[in-house]
Amino acid sequence: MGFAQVGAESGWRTANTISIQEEAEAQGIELKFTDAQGKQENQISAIRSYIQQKVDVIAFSPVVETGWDAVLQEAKAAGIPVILTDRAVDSEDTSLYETFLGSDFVLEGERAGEWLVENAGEADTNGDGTINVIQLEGTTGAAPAIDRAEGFATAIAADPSIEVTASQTGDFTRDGGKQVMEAFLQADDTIDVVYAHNDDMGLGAIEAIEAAGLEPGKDIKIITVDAVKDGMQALADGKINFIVECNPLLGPQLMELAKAVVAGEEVEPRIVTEETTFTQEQAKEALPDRQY
Ligand code: GYE
Repeated sequence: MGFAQVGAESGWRTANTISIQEEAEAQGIELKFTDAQGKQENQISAIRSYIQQKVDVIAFSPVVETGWDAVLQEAKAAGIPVILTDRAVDSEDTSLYETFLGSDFVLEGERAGEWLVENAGEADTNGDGTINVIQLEGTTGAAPAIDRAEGFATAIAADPSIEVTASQTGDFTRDGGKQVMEAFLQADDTIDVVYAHNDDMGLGAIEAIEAAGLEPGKDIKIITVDAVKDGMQALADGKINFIVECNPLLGPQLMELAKAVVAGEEVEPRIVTEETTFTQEQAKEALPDRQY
Protein backbone atom coordinates (compact mmCIF):
# COMPACT_ATOMS: atom_id res chain seq x y z
CA MET A 1 0.00 0.00 0.00
CA GLY A 2 1.16 3.49 -0.81
CA PHE A 3 -0.34 5.96 1.67
CA ALA A 4 -0.14 9.73 1.13
CA GLN A 5 -0.86 11.41 4.46
CA VAL A 6 -1.86 15.08 4.86
CA GLY A 7 0.81 16.02 7.39
CA ALA A 8 1.18 16.20 11.15
CA GLU A 9 -0.96 19.26 11.85
CA SER A 10 -2.97 18.00 14.82
CA GLY A 11 -3.38 15.42 17.57
CA TRP A 12 -6.05 13.80 15.42
CA ARG A 13 -3.59 13.38 12.53
CA THR A 14 -0.93 11.85 14.78
CA ALA A 15 -3.42 9.28 16.10
CA ASN A 16 -4.58 8.55 12.53
CA THR A 17 -1.01 7.97 11.31
CA ILE A 18 -0.19 5.65 14.21
CA SER A 19 -3.41 3.68 13.62
CA ILE A 20 -2.54 3.19 9.93
CA GLN A 21 1.09 2.24 10.53
CA GLU A 22 0.35 -0.15 13.39
CA GLU A 23 -2.48 -1.88 11.60
CA ALA A 24 -0.51 -2.31 8.36
CA GLU A 25 2.15 -4.06 10.37
CA ALA A 26 -0.37 -6.17 12.29
CA GLN A 27 -1.99 -7.33 9.05
CA GLY A 28 1.29 -7.94 7.20
CA ILE A 29 0.72 -5.17 4.67
CA GLU A 30 3.88 -3.48 3.37
CA LEU A 31 3.26 0.24 3.82
CA LYS A 32 4.97 3.00 1.88
CA PHE A 33 4.10 6.15 3.83
CA THR A 34 4.63 9.80 2.93
CA ASP A 35 3.79 13.00 4.84
CA ALA A 36 2.77 15.80 2.45
CA GLN A 37 3.29 18.57 5.03
CA GLY A 38 -0.10 20.00 4.18
CA LYS A 39 0.66 20.53 0.49
CA GLN A 40 -1.46 19.11 -2.30
CA GLU A 41 1.46 19.10 -4.77
CA ASN A 42 3.44 16.85 -2.40
CA GLN A 43 0.52 14.43 -2.21
CA ILE A 44 0.19 14.36 -5.98
CA SER A 45 3.88 13.55 -6.44
CA ALA A 46 3.69 10.86 -3.74
CA ILE A 47 0.76 9.25 -5.56
CA ARG A 48 2.65 9.45 -8.87
CA SER A 49 5.62 7.73 -7.30
CA TYR A 50 3.36 4.96 -5.92
CA ILE A 51 2.01 4.47 -9.45
CA GLN A 52 5.57 4.17 -10.78
CA GLN A 53 6.45 1.70 -8.05
CA LYS A 54 3.40 -0.36 -9.07
CA VAL A 55 1.97 -0.71 -5.56
CA ASP A 56 -1.13 -2.93 -5.24
CA VAL A 57 -3.32 -0.21 -3.74
CA ILE A 58 -3.09 3.51 -3.04
CA ALA A 59 -4.82 5.16 -0.09
CA PHE A 60 -4.81 8.82 0.81
CA SER A 61 -6.48 11.56 2.76
CA PRO A 62 -6.78 14.51 0.35
CA VAL A 63 -5.55 17.81 1.82
CA VAL A 64 -8.21 19.72 -0.15
CA GLU A 65 -11.30 18.59 -2.08
CA THR A 66 -10.55 19.83 -5.58
CA GLY A 67 -7.93 19.10 -8.21
CA TRP A 68 -7.53 15.32 -8.07
CA ASP A 69 -8.98 14.10 -11.36
CA ALA A 70 -5.74 14.02 -13.37
CA VAL A 71 -3.69 11.99 -10.91
CA LEU A 72 -6.61 9.67 -10.11
CA GLN A 73 -7.02 9.01 -13.84
CA GLU A 74 -3.34 8.08 -14.00
CA ALA A 75 -3.83 5.53 -11.20
CA LYS A 76 -6.91 4.15 -12.93
CA ALA A 77 -5.05 3.84 -16.24
CA ALA A 78 -2.29 1.93 -14.41
CA GLY A 79 -4.92 -0.42 -12.94
CA ILE A 80 -4.14 0.56 -9.33
CA PRO A 81 -7.19 0.87 -7.07
CA VAL A 82 -7.48 3.98 -4.87
CA ILE A 83 -9.16 4.23 -1.47
CA LEU A 84 -10.04 7.61 0.00
CA THR A 85 -9.80 7.79 3.76
CA ASP A 86 -10.74 10.54 6.21
CA ARG A 87 -11.31 13.33 3.64
CA ALA A 88 -13.24 13.31 0.37
CA VAL A 89 -12.53 14.64 -3.13
CA ASP A 90 -15.18 16.47 -5.15
CA SER A 91 -14.54 14.54 -8.41
CA GLU A 92 -17.74 13.84 -10.28
CA ASP A 93 -16.34 10.61 -11.70
CA THR A 94 -16.73 8.24 -8.75
CA SER A 95 -15.11 5.42 -10.73
CA LEU A 96 -11.79 7.11 -9.91
CA TYR A 97 -11.81 5.55 -6.43
CA GLU A 98 -13.17 2.35 -4.88
CA THR A 99 -14.59 3.72 -1.67
CA PHE A 100 -14.45 6.58 0.84
CA LEU A 101 -13.95 5.64 4.49
CA GLY A 102 -14.42 8.46 7.00
CA SER A 103 -16.65 10.69 9.06
CA ASP A 104 -19.75 12.64 8.12
CA PHE A 105 -18.34 16.14 8.65
CA VAL A 106 -21.65 17.90 7.94
CA LEU A 107 -23.24 15.90 10.74
CA GLU A 108 -20.36 16.87 13.06
CA GLY A 109 -21.00 20.56 12.35
CA GLU A 110 -24.71 20.07 12.95
CA ARG A 111 -24.04 18.42 16.31
CA ALA A 112 -21.87 21.38 17.34
CA GLY A 113 -24.58 23.84 16.29
CA GLU A 114 -27.39 21.88 17.93
CA TRP A 115 -25.59 21.93 21.26
CA LEU A 116 -25.27 25.71 20.99
CA VAL A 117 -28.96 26.12 20.15
CA GLU A 118 -29.87 23.98 23.18
CA ASN A 119 -27.51 25.90 25.47
CA ALA A 120 -28.08 29.36 24.01
CA GLY A 121 -29.12 30.88 27.36
CA GLU A 122 -25.90 30.08 29.14
CA ALA A 123 -23.83 30.84 26.03
CA ASP A 124 -24.91 34.49 26.01
CA THR A 125 -22.05 35.34 28.35
CA ASN A 126 -22.49 39.10 28.23
CA GLY A 127 -26.28 38.87 28.51
CA ASP A 128 -27.08 41.21 25.62
CA GLY A 129 -29.54 38.84 23.96
CA THR A 130 -27.32 37.99 21.01
CA ILE A 131 -24.79 35.19 20.83
CA ASN A 132 -21.73 36.24 18.89
CA VAL A 133 -19.79 33.27 17.60
CA ILE A 134 -16.22 33.31 16.32
CA GLN A 135 -15.44 30.44 13.95
CA LEU A 136 -11.92 29.03 13.66
CA GLU A 137 -11.96 27.21 10.34
CA GLY A 138 -9.85 24.26 9.32
CA THR A 139 -7.61 24.28 6.25
CA THR A 140 -9.21 26.31 3.46
CA GLY A 141 -10.70 23.99 0.84
CA ALA A 142 -10.47 20.86 3.01
CA ALA A 143 -13.61 18.75 3.24
CA PRO A 144 -13.85 18.91 7.06
CA ALA A 145 -13.54 22.73 7.01
CA ILE A 146 -16.20 23.16 4.33
CA ASP A 147 -18.62 20.62 5.81
CA ARG A 148 -18.23 21.53 9.48
CA ALA A 149 -18.99 25.17 8.62
CA GLU A 150 -22.02 24.13 6.56
CA GLY A 151 -23.49 21.79 9.20
CA PHE A 152 -23.02 24.36 11.95
CA ALA A 153 -24.65 27.13 9.90
CA THR A 154 -27.66 24.90 9.20
CA ALA A 155 -28.15 24.04 12.87
CA ILE A 156 -27.80 27.57 14.28
CA ALA A 157 -30.29 28.91 11.74
CA ALA A 158 -32.90 27.55 14.20
CA ASP A 159 -32.08 30.42 16.58
CA PRO A 160 -31.84 33.92 15.07
CA SER A 161 -30.03 35.27 18.15
CA ILE A 162 -26.98 33.15 17.26
CA GLU A 163 -24.69 34.70 14.71
CA VAL A 164 -21.23 33.88 13.34
CA THR A 165 -19.67 37.35 13.47
CA ALA A 166 -16.18 36.41 12.26
CA SER A 167 -14.65 33.35 10.66
CA GLN A 168 -11.07 32.70 9.66
CA THR A 169 -8.79 29.73 9.03
CA GLY A 170 -6.38 28.55 11.71
CA ASP A 171 -5.25 25.70 9.43
CA PHE A 172 -6.16 22.99 11.97
CA THR A 173 -3.10 23.87 14.10
CA ARG A 174 -2.74 25.05 17.69
CA ASP A 175 -0.57 27.97 16.64
CA GLY A 176 -3.02 28.99 13.93
CA GLY A 177 -5.92 28.94 16.40
CA LYS A 178 -3.97 31.01 18.89
CA GLN A 179 -2.95 33.68 16.39
CA VAL A 180 -6.41 34.09 14.86
CA MET A 181 -7.98 34.24 18.31
CA GLU A 182 -5.51 36.90 19.49
CA ALA A 183 -6.51 39.11 16.56
CA PHE A 184 -10.24 38.50 17.12
CA LEU A 185 -9.95 39.36 20.83
CA GLN A 186 -8.26 42.65 20.00
CA ALA A 187 -10.92 43.60 17.48
CA ASP A 188 -14.04 42.57 19.40
CA ASP A 189 -15.00 42.50 23.09
CA THR A 190 -18.44 40.97 22.55
CA ILE A 191 -17.36 37.39 21.74
CA ASP A 192 -19.60 34.84 23.47
CA VAL A 193 -18.58 31.60 21.78
CA VAL A 194 -15.68 30.08 19.84
CA TYR A 195 -16.51 27.27 17.42
CA ALA A 196 -13.24 25.65 16.38
CA HIS A 197 -13.18 23.03 13.62
CA ASN A 198 -10.75 20.94 15.68
CA ASP A 199 -9.44 20.56 19.24
CA ASP A 200 -5.98 21.90 18.45
CA MET A 201 -7.29 25.28 17.27
CA GLY A 202 -9.58 25.38 20.33
CA LEU A 203 -6.57 24.72 22.56
CA GLY A 204 -4.68 27.55 20.84
CA ALA A 205 -7.70 29.82 21.38
CA ILE A 206 -7.69 28.92 25.09
CA GLU A 207 -4.11 30.20 25.36
CA ALA A 208 -5.10 33.48 23.68
CA ILE A 209 -8.20 33.89 25.88
CA GLU A 210 -6.20 33.29 29.06
CA ALA A 211 -3.48 35.70 27.92
CA ALA A 212 -6.23 38.34 27.49
CA GLY A 213 -7.21 37.85 31.14
CA LEU A 214 -10.45 36.00 30.39
CA GLU A 215 -11.63 32.57 31.52
CA PRO A 216 -12.14 30.03 28.70
CA GLY A 217 -15.29 27.94 29.18
CA LYS A 218 -16.88 30.70 31.29
CA ASP A 219 -16.35 34.19 29.83
CA ILE A 220 -16.16 32.65 26.37
CA LYS A 221 -17.73 29.25 25.65
CA ILE A 222 -15.77 26.87 23.42
CA ILE A 223 -17.04 24.13 21.11
CA THR A 224 -14.59 21.93 19.17
CA VAL A 225 -14.45 18.79 17.04
CA ASP A 226 -12.20 15.67 17.37
CA ALA A 227 -12.10 14.63 21.06
CA VAL A 228 -8.39 13.81 21.21
CA LYS A 229 -6.87 13.46 24.69
CA ASP A 230 -5.69 17.07 25.10
CA GLY A 231 -9.09 18.33 24.02
CA MET A 232 -10.88 15.93 26.36
CA GLN A 233 -8.64 17.03 29.24
CA ALA A 234 -9.51 20.69 28.59
CA LEU A 235 -13.19 19.71 28.44
CA ALA A 236 -12.95 17.85 31.76
CA ASP A 237 -11.12 20.88 33.22
CA GLY A 238 -14.01 23.16 32.21
CA LYS A 239 -12.06 25.15 29.59
CA ILE A 240 -13.96 23.65 26.65
CA ASN A 241 -17.76 23.28 26.87
CA PHE A 242 -18.60 20.64 24.27
CA ILE A 243 -16.72 18.37 21.85
CA VAL A 244 -18.06 16.52 18.82
CA GLU A 245 -16.09 13.32 18.32
CA CYS A 246 -14.25 12.54 15.08
CA ASN A 247 -12.64 9.11 15.14
CA PRO A 248 -9.05 8.91 13.79
CA LEU A 249 -8.62 5.16 14.33
CA LEU A 250 -9.28 4.24 10.71
CA GLY A 251 -6.36 1.81 10.29
CA PRO A 252 -8.18 -1.50 10.91
CA GLN A 253 -11.09 -0.75 8.54
CA LEU A 254 -8.73 0.69 5.94
CA MET A 255 -6.54 -2.43 5.85
CA GLU A 256 -9.59 -4.72 5.60
CA LEU A 257 -10.90 -2.65 2.70
CA ALA A 258 -7.50 -2.68 1.00
CA LYS A 259 -7.33 -6.46 1.15
CA ALA A 260 -10.84 -6.79 -0.25
CA VAL A 261 -10.17 -4.34 -3.08
CA VAL A 262 -6.87 -6.02 -4.02
CA ALA A 263 -8.68 -9.39 -4.01
CA GLY A 264 -11.10 -7.92 -6.55
CA GLU A 265 -14.08 -7.94 -4.19
CA GLU A 266 -16.85 -5.33 -4.34
CA VAL A 267 -16.83 -2.91 -1.41
CA GLU A 268 -19.39 -0.37 -0.22
CA PRO A 269 -18.75 3.00 -1.95
CA ARG A 270 -19.12 4.98 1.29
CA ILE A 271 -18.32 3.82 4.81
CA VAL A 272 -19.21 6.28 7.55
CA THR A 273 -17.36 6.23 10.86
CA GLU A 274 -19.48 5.99 14.01
CA GLU A 275 -19.06 8.85 16.43
CA THR A 276 -20.50 10.48 19.52
CA THR A 277 -20.32 13.80 21.41
CA PHE A 278 -18.99 14.76 24.86
CA THR A 279 -20.14 17.16 27.56
CA GLN A 280 -17.79 18.12 30.42
CA GLU A 281 -19.24 15.38 32.65
CA GLN A 282 -18.96 12.75 29.92
CA ALA A 283 -15.33 13.75 29.27
CA LYS A 284 -14.44 13.10 32.92
CA GLU A 285 -15.89 9.60 32.62
CA ALA A 286 -14.32 8.80 29.25
CA LEU A 287 -10.81 10.20 29.84
CA PRO A 288 -9.24 7.30 31.77
CA ASP A 289 -9.91 4.87 28.88
CA ARG A 290 -9.26 7.26 26.01
CA GLN A 291 -6.79 5.70 23.55
CA TYR A 292 -5.70 8.84 21.71
O1 GYE B 1 -10.52 16.96 12.45
C1 GYE B 1 -8.27 17.68 12.19
C2 GYE B 1 -7.25 17.24 11.25
O2 GYE B 1 -9.52 15.50 8.36
C3 GYE B 1 -10.93 14.82 10.11
O3 GYE B 1 -7.95 16.97 10.07
C4 GYE B 1 -9.62 15.36 9.73
C5 GYE B 1 -9.27 16.66 10.39
C6 GYE B 1 -9.30 16.65 11.90
O4 GYE B 1 -6.19 18.03 11.14
O5 GYE B 1 -7.82 17.71 13.51
